[in-house]
Amino acid sequence: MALLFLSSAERAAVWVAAFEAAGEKIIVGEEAVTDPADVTHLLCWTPPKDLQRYPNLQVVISSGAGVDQMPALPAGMELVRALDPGIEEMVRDWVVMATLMLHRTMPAYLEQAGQGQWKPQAVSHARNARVGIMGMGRIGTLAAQTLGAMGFKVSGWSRSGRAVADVPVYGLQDLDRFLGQSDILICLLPLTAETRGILNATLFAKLPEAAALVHAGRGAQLDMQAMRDALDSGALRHAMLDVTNPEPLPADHWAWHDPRVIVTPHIAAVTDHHAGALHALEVVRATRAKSPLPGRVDQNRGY
Ligand code: NDP
Ligand code: OXD
Repeated sequence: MALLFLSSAERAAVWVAAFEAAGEKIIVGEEAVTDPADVTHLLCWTPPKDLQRYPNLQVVISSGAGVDQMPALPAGMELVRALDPGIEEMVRDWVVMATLMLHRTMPAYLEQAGQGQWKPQAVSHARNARVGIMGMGRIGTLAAQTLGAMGFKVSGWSRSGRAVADVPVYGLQDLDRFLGQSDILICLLPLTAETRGILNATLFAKLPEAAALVHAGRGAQLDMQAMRDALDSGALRHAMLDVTNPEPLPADHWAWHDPRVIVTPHIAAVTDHHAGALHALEVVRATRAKSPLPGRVDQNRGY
């Protein structure tokens, strides 16, 4: 069994050390493959086109937590996403920061600061703010627990509506009810055929008036023009985005220059190379033991 590593040189050094320490085989770069039959696992952001070159390839591991960039894999090949509690905590931290910034009207203060304006805005307790989280997976659940502990009234929405301790979770058919009580809407959904473009005019119209948007899922879930219209109409008050549509956001894009919107360049989380390597080692061992693969993606659902 060998893992073929197709990612950055900086990441390679850490992975090689971890694999060698664990006595597992790793090959860095396709040019280093002497026998393609050795390759059973592949680490990449997107795979090379000719996967049939590797007759024993069983598992493709995404170097990111999201897998929306992956093409359809040959039948029978498993797909695994990067699993790292550190990534989840970092995204949670960004979401908590964004929620607090919007709850405490920071976009207005940043605009006032540019004009040297000392002007208090209305202040409200966290317990008065209803926070709705779209996507109650690993990250959404962590964010819900932290925001709940801070006093926010948190609810969630997910495909299954699966219960999460202390957080009311709505299912697919209750989307409108969920939206109608989300003063601050947080999107932590994976990008799939169902969630592409989900943050659109129809959805914004269902939020309470002057709601705020926090988006850290994927840019293609957001209709940026619909968001601008919602800001103009007052349906939305402010937005904070870590992911944008398109990405990277061009320098002359209106969202950079609109004081109602704060953009960060997809930095909510950065991958910890060592944690990534340890997860891949777990995947290799689980494959050998024929046990469930940690981070396995249901390729029919797309996440
Ligand atoms: P998970 O797979 O653990 O959770 C996904 C959640 O979304 C689940 O609750 C799932 O529902 C729900 N969901 C999926 N499809 C739908 C749908 N059509 N309608 C309603 N709910 C749906 O993912 P993570 O929490 O680990 O990550 C979420 C996303 O965050 C990633 O896919 C990635 O796009 C993004 N991300 C962004 C980062 C950044 O730096 N900005 C960093 C890392 C991730 P159910 O529970 O029923 O299955
Ligand atoms: C990821 C991300 O998917 O950083 O890992 O968005």
